[in-house]
Amino acid sequence: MSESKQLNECPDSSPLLVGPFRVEFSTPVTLESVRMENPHLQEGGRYKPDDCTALQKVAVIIPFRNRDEHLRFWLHYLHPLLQRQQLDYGVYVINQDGDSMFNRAKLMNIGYTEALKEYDYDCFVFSDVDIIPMDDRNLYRCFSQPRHLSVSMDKFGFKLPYSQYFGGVCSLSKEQILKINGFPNTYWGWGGEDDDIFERLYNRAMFSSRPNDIVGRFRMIPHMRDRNNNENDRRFKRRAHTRTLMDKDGLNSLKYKIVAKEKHFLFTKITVDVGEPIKNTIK
Ligand SMILES: [Mn+2]
Repeated sequence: MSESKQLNECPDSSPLLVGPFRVEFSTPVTLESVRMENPHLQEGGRYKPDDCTALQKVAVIIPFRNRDEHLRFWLHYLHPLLQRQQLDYGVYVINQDGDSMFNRAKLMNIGYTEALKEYDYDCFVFSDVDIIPMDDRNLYRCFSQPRHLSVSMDKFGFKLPYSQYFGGVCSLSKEQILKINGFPNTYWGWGGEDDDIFERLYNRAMFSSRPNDIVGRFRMIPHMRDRNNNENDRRFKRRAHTRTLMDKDGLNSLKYKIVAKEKHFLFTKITVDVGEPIKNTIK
């Protein structure tokens, strides 16, 4: 297609959507099979529709460590879905190097920062690697309010576990992220960072928009708790300080080192050194 040709904007509701679809994890998939299924992708897991101009430029950020099998399922289900949603998108796997405690929210900050160095993204979807949507009407894009997408997970009996829940999959525009200084860098191990983000939104007079619990259905790939992702038992104390700490703990205090950046056909993988928790910063 010639570059000079003016494309129309894609419609608000894509004609390619199929609604609910089957999600199962019993048949393993390979990167090669996913690649064959997605011939229109560009290096690094990039795509844009060739017959219309996408409404949003979306970076999908996946905090990651040692979950290659889950990532293959994620790519198998999500690449076709994101293309049916007619998005201009890229997939960024942010891989925490080493064995220190996992730091999901810091990896989200890094994904936001690194994706913006590559392209003028205006929307960021943050997804756990093991959470797969069951309905493509659940749009992986941004809304006038930050959005929580994974509202109805099989793991929780297809209900929200609690009303402020913001974990799993969420989307925020660039402006919405900047308003809350990104995400906390100081939650090491499992839990609490998602509640901190919800609290940040509340403190900036934003709320979480959500799809309904039919469109918002997800399956989680069953697994054991990872090594070095122990429950963060300081999370409740830490969160009581969100209101005062959010202005100094976030994008403006983000420090990390890039260890490797690899362009796979299906995703861009950025391996990062996020450092180690500082002991007893908050008592
Ligand atoms: Mn999980």
